[in-house]
Amino acid sequence: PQVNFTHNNSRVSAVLPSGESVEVLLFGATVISWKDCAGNEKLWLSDVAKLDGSKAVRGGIPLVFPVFGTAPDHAATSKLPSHGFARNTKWEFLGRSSSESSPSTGASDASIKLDFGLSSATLDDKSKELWPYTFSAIYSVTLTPDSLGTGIVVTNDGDKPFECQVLMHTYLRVKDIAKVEVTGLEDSEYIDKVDGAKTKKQSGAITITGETDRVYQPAKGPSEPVVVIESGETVFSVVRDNLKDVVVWNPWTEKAAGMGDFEPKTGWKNMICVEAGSVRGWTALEPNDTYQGAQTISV
Ligand code: TA6
Repeated sequence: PQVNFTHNNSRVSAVLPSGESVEVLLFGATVISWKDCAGNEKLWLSDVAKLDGSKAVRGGIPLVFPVFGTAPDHAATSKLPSHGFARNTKWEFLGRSSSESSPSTGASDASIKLDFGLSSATLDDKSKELWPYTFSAIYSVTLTPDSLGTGIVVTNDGDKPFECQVLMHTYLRVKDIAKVEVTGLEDSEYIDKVDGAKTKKQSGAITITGETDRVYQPAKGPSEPVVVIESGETVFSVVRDNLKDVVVWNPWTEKAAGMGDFEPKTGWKNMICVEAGSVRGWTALEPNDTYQGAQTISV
C-alpha cells in the first residue's frame, strides 16, 4: 500500500497506509498536525494560530534557530526576534523519501521523511542583515506508525565562524495537565525562568501546578528518554540526538490569557511543551562545519 502524500505551495502532508498522518506548513517548516492511526491529534495547536505566515505558529512544533528566546548579551544574535527567524520564514520543500510497507509485513513498517530547506540564499533581506552569515539548513520530519522525528542539519557555508542555538518547541497535547507527570529529568539541574532564573535541582518527577518555564540540563545523559505520563500511562517518550537540553513550559492561566493567539484560553490544561534543544551556551560552527540535532517522539 502507498504512503499518501500531498503538497502545495503552503503545506505538505502525508498519510501512512496504517492511517497515521503529519502536516507541515512551509512557513517555519512548522509541523502543525500529527495524528495517530485512529485520527487522534497528538500535538496542541491554538484554535487561532496564524497559519498565513503573519506570525510564528502558536502550537505544533515551531523550530527555534539561531537563538533561543533573546540573547541581549550575545552581539551576533542580539538583534534577532525572540526564538530567531527559522519559525518566521518560508522554507522550501526539498522532497520526500518513503519506505513503502513490504507485502510481507503489511502497513506496519511504512514511513515517510519530508525534507525542508532554508539558507542564506533564501532568507529574507531583513534577517540576513540582522544575521549576516552564509549557512544552509535542512530540516527533516519523519513519520512512522509509532513515532514522529524532527531533525536539523546546519552547515556553515561561509568563511566566518558563527554560533547558534537550536530548539524544537514541541507542544504536546494532553487530556488534563493536572494528571500529567514528566520523568527522565530527575536530579537534573534547571534554570527556573519563573523564579528569577535561579538554578535549581529536580527531585522526582515533574508535575505542572502553575506557570512553568524551565531549562533542564538532563542528569541522566543524552540517551535517557524524557517521558510524559498521564493518569499513570506513558503518552509520549522523547529521545534526543545531540540536543543536550530540555525545556519544559506551560503558560498556565495568566500567560495564556495574555497571548492573543492562544485559544481556547483554557488550552493550557491540554498542552505541555517538552522542547529538545541545545540552548545553554552556544554551538560554534567553523567554516564548512556541520551541526545536527534531532528528536524522536514515540507514542
Ligand atoms: O518555551 C519556552 C519559552 O521561551 C517561554 O519563555 C515562552 O516565551 C515560550 O517559549 C513561547 O515563546 P513565544 O515567542 O512562542 O511566545
